[in-house]
Amino acid sequence: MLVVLTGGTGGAKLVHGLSLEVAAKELVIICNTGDDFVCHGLRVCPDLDTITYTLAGLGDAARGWGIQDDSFVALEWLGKYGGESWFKLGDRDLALHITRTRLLAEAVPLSGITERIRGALGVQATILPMSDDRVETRIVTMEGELSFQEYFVKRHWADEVKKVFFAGAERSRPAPGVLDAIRTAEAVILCPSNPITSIGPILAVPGIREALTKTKSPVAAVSPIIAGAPVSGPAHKLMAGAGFEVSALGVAKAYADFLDKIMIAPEDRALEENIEALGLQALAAPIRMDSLEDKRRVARDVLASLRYM
Ligand code: FO1
Repeated sequence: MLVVLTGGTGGAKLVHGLSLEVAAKELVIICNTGDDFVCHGLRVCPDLDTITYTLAGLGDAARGWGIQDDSFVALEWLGKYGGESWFKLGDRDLALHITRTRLLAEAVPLSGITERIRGALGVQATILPMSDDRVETRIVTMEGELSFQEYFVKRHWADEVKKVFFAGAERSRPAPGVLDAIRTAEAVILCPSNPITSIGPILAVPGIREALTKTKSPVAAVSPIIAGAPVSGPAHKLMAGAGFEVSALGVAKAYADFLDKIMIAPEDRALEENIEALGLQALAAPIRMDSLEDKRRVARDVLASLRYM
């Protein structure tokens, strides 16, 4: 069994590649839910949905979120009634948020809902939310405190980040299956996701970080930072705001207590020595994933590093 921790669009790219290199039944994907929020009264779980749509072959690869060829008629009409339209919920995508919101109101836990949606869309891999409890990523800026989606989508990550915290994390419990999957995995992969707001919330759920430290399986990460800049999104601003150096070395330091290996870009070879001084192995290889072939190649490289074939 291969356990993958992911969040965001960078994570979905590697998950896509892995899904084409490993039997679906062997894949257990643990997903960030810190980005979740309520929009038009509906519970939206962007990272869970991006992974589900990607594995169902429905994802919009160019945008990195939502369903390909979706329309936005309902959003336009919501706008006519005074609703906010900065978060682009597509018509087909809305059906999932309506279903999830209904099931939550019927007291079905998020993990159970995710399982139903997975089955309905014919996805074979296991997709687990990090927790059934609400954990909310909050971004503290000069203008005050924002939800992740307000910071990221509404305000185009323009604000200076003073602090990031995960409201509700201390009281949260890992979703059923999460700790067992990490304990019994043959290998664990951390996707090239934002270490602060995509992987950070997963690690903040009590017990998950400890399970990663204790697992006997090798744990590898793929760096989301190349030559001091993020492959996409605001990872540089969030890492700097959280006090981490913006580099593959900074990523390695964020995970050093449980990581065995990190894949870094050839441009970052100069960091190898400092990374290895942390007690982990640095593997330099091309890690940008622009095409489907790139995603498959990075997947194969990280699997080979873990001797997971
Ligand atoms: N990202 C955007 O940049 N703009 C959007 O309007 C937007 C809408 C959206 C709708 C559903 C969904 O599942 C994801 C959506 N995303 C959008 C992506 C999302 O904000 C981010 O990818 C993640 O939260 C980052 O992890």
